[in-house]
Amino acid sequence: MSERTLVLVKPDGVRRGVVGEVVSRIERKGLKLVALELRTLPRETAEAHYGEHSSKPFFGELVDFITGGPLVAMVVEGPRAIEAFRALAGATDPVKATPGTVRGDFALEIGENIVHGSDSTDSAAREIKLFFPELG
Ligand code: DAT
Ligand code: MG
Repeated sequence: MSERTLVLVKPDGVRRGVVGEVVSRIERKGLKLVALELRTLPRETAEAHYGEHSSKPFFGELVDFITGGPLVAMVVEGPRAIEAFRALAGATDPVKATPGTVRGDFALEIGENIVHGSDSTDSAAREIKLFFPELG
């Protein structure tokens, strides 16, 4: 049974030049790309995407960061794609993320942890609709 997840290479990842590295790891794992686009997010989209964090003290910084440059948005498909990509990404805090994961290999700061991946079937459906309404 296949499912879809929304993956972002966030502006720090684009700036660092690791888009190809992330795409390569997704493909090596056997997951399939369904959509892929470089774009700069409007503030409203960023606020909607991170809506669950709107009351957190870091929300303003998070929205500034994610809108601060182009990112790469992807829809990725495969068996248990949501969990599979979260495993490739590693823990939210890159210092705690296991080496071998994207965050474990390429990042040091929680606010600049290179990638996003949906965390549940509900959030995947919501996020894919927000970024790629034409896939709905
Ligand atoms: P994840 O991206 O692993 O799903 P999350 O949904 O808890 O993590 O948080 C979303 C993003 O917000 C995360 O990738 C980086 C940022 N963030 C989380 N906790 C933070 C904190 N304590 N300080 C600064 N930024 C934080
Ligand atoms: Mg999250």
